[in-house]
Amino acid sequence: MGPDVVGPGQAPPGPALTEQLLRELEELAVAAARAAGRFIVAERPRGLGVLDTKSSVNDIVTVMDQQSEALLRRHLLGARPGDAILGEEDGATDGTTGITWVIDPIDGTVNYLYEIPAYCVSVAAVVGDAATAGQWRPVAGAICNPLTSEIFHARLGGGAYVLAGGEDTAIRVNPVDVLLQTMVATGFGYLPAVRARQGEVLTAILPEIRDIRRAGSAALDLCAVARGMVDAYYEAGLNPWDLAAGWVIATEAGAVVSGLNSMAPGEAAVVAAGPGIHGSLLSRLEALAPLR
Ligand code: LIP
Repeated sequence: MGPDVVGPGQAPPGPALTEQLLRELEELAVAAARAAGRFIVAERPRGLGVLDTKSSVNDIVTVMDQQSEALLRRHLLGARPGDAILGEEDGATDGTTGITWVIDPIDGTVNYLYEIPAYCVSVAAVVGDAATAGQWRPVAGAICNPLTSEIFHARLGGGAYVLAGGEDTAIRVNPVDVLLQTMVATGFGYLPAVRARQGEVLTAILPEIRDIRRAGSAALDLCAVARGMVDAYYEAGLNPWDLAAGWVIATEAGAVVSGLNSMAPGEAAVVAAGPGIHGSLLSRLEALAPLR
């Protein structure tokens, strides 16, 4: 691992991560994710359509992605005006505190368009350079699934929880240690060539695992690993906003979250699983690389 790459468990330079600061960031992430989650359900216009596309015709944006991001920015900067933000829709805005909010206003946008009940709002506070792979690390985060009224949340060293119906319940990964009995979640990108390669990797690994689940939201997939609803998750081609909050929540639930070849999780690859199975899944994926 090069001297300048931030490995799993290391925090890049930034503010002193006191317990008080981490609690403040976690509580703000929960409140912001809850507000945007309520908004995208309550204010969804009838006949919602595609407003624009990004990397391909299938990489869509709706007006609610933009409005949810605007709401998150107002909420976060209203509470902490000096922080930076990196958002899926409006990009990066600088700050002075060393804390950057990495936000996905609707993760699972295609599900949202089709009204498939698997989308969420993801909000993470990170330290380091969030725009550069391997140079940042989440320190607190929250993921709100507005349809199940669940908010997954965590801060460094504080454990992972799901808040539902006023109850805050600790969550842990599954202790699985046999690949053939491992339920794996994964996802596919928006570019045909990337999907073709991801399909080849899936075909190779499918006979070696219990089964595959494709929910359509990286953030919800990482929460599923954290609460033991699946045993493992891997995907290539993700952006920081797809994985930031899920990374700290899964880690605090006992998962190992990494990239390939000792790299930090990032666009090249994310592999998240309990310590009993992470190594076997990782070495299979490293042997099958590139994953996209
Ligand atoms: C989605 C991810 C999902 C991936 C999709 C897309 P979006 O994010 O959550 O895991 O498979 O290709 O990247 O575009 O809904 O924010």
